Amino acid sequence: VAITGQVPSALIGTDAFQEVDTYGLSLPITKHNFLVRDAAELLEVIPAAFHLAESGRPGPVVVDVPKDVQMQSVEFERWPEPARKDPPVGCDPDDIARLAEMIHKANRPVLYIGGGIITSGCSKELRQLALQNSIPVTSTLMGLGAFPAGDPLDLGMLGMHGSRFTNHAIEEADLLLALGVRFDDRATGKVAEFCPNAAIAHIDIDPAEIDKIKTSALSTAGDVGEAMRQLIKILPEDNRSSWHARLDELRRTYPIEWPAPEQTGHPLNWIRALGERLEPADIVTTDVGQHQMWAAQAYPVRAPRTWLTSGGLGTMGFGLPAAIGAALEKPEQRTVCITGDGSLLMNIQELATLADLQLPVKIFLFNNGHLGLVRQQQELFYGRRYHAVEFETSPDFVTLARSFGLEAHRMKPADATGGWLDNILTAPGPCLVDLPIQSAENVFPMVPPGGANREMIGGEIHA
Ligand SMILES: Cc1ncc(C[n+]2csc(CCOP(=O)(O)OP(=O)(O)O)c2C)c(N)n1
Repeated sequence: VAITGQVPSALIGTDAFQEVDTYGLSLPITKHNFLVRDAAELLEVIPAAFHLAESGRPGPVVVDVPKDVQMQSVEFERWPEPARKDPPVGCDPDDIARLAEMIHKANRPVLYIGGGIITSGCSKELRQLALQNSIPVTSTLMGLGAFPAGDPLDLGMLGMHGSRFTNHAIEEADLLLALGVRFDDRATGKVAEFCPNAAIAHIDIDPAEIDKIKTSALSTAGDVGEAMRQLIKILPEDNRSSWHARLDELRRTYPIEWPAPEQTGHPLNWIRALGERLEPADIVTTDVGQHQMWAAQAYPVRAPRTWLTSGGLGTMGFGLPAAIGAALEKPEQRTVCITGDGSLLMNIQELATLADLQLPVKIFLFNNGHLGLVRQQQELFYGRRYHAVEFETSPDFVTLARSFGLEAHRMKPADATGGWLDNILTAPGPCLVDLPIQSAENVFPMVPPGGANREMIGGEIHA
């Protein structure tokens, strides 16, 4: 909930000094917004704003308050009741029974899960459902952590920068259980060819998502946690041995080939080095770009709400403020911000906030001197006609961070294996670490724009 200040009511619409139509401007990017005309309205508007923001599919709400309303006095007898979010809405029991039947009859089911599982707080139910019926799980970028990375049933991330194995595995599914997902193009690739052999069953709290991109054989709008709790009660156990034998075969055909450990400066090896040292409860935030995709591929997200990344909007500049927010909420946890030089510059002033608050945020800057993900697109799909992707002028980030009073280090590739990384991660307080990354390094494999997921190009993870 954002409470914003507006010019006095009488000046609204006159292009007054510093007037901007916050209501109009925020309309397409909020779940709801209010322009308050009288202080008495606040008694209803503020609880309503919190109720709306948290209920159903959560989303941001803006309350714009003109200056005169801010200065007004009101009399009232009682404070309003604090807002409570609506209880989770269950699904139609007949739908759940049909769904159980579909799962029971399927030979090659796959759970395709997303951020909805995390928002609904139902990772436990997901794990139980998957285990009970031996259903493998693939996740979107936003769903990472909802199902623990490394679990035998974990297929990893699907889609544009998922692994070859995952995208081929879901291609063979005969039932896709889409839970808390919205069939985003980064996950589906060419929609018409997404999971061509599968019947789709879709559960989401937001009815607008149902059948928006892909028509499902069975869909039900409701809380995905409630739906799973209902389903677990009636779904028989199954071990699905032939499906798992086939998945093992695919795993062998499309193995994930990590860069050799000697390639110490390779971004995936940096991410793996971090993954080996951080605890499951430590929080990782990312910015947007190649570093984000490398982190999604190689960082083992093992718990919900430990992976904070900007998915749907892909907003560069997200990583550092998100890390500060996370560390304020969980100061006992370590928070690591994986960022790029372009993204960090978008909100570089927040280094001052970090220095003020002295929070345990470690910033790992994957410094390739480029807007790397855009450079990669220009290389692969625009005939290497590079434009506006190389920083001609780059700050010295170590000096810059130190000028804010922060500890900062520049690492050499060989430092990934030494004790220095451990020292940085265990030291109290904030720190920035500048990691030199080869600018020619690309994120692979990759589904080319408009391509089907099976048409991935580039090497297996590492080209
Ligand atoms: C605010 C914003 N502007 C532009 C983009 C488009 N964009 C996506 S990735 C990217 C490059 C990111 O560069 P950097 O942060 O240095 O990360 P790298 O890809 O090099 O790891 C750009 C410009 C965006 N996502 N967000």
